[in-house]
Amino acid sequence: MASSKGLGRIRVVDSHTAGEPTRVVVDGGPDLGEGRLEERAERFRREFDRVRSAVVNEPRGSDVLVGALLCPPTDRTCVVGVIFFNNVGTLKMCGHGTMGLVATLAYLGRIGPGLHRIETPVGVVEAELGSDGSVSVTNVASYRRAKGVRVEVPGWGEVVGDVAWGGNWFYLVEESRAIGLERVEELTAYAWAVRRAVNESGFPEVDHVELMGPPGSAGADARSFVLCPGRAYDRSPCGTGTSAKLACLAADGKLAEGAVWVQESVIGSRFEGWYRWEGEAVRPTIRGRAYVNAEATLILDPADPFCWGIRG
Ligand code: PYC
Repeated sequence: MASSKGLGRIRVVDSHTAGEPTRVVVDGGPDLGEGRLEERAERFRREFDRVRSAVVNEPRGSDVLVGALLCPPTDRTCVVGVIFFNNVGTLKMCGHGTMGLVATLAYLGRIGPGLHRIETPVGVVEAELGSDGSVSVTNVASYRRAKGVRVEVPGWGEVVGDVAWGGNWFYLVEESRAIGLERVEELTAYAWAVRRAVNESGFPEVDHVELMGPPGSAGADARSFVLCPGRAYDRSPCGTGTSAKLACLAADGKLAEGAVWVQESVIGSRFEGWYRWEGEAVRPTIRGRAYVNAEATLILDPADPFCWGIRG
């Protein structure tokens, strides 16, 4: 990572998926050694947290940015291993980030259209790159853990929602009012308060809150607002969040196996999703598209007081 002048250099490729950015570290990232990806993610958290912050936080990045560190896979059927991270830590999985990663690998000429297996700390996902540039991610098995969980949210009243796993943990709440950018401040404050209340009522694992409202345009089934662990909202419909939603719809018998669900994000971008049953869980597939929009070398100058990012 460090050059002869003492400067660190990290090469990245940036993309966005339905408006949500991903920064893939393609060279110069930390060597996490051998072992299961879960263990390497733990090493990244323990020993290289400042590298995480340097890559995604201001002044080089922003709270919205999701980073992706490429790692050699332990499963040789996988094209790559990946550890996703954001402004406050690592993510277990990331749907929009997987689409960004696939678009990046294609941009670099490392993969072409077809099916690619990708190892994440929570299991192998499959991504199919279409000749039209779309990416269909078949995610880890997803399921609802608890239905109709009631929490008292100080200042907001009682809220009822479901707790579900879609590669990250979600608390999903039905909203009757329209979800849109004009309400982002209010939705952020509300979802943050909901998350705290849910965490305190026996679900400390929940790190994303997903508010589901009526669709904003023809052809969509619902519009979501997803608040991520670092208090940034997802500009995309959230791949793991859409997976959690599909698990709830399947459990309620509201969406048939193989039927397509169109989920809009708060900015109006879309993912399509469908599922197949796998025992008690579902295996969701989420389709979207990512666009590469920058290539850069990050310079880490030890003399820079904010070399490792501005950390909250
Ligand atoms: O697409 O799964 C997703 C995601 C998680 C956090 C931000 N995006």
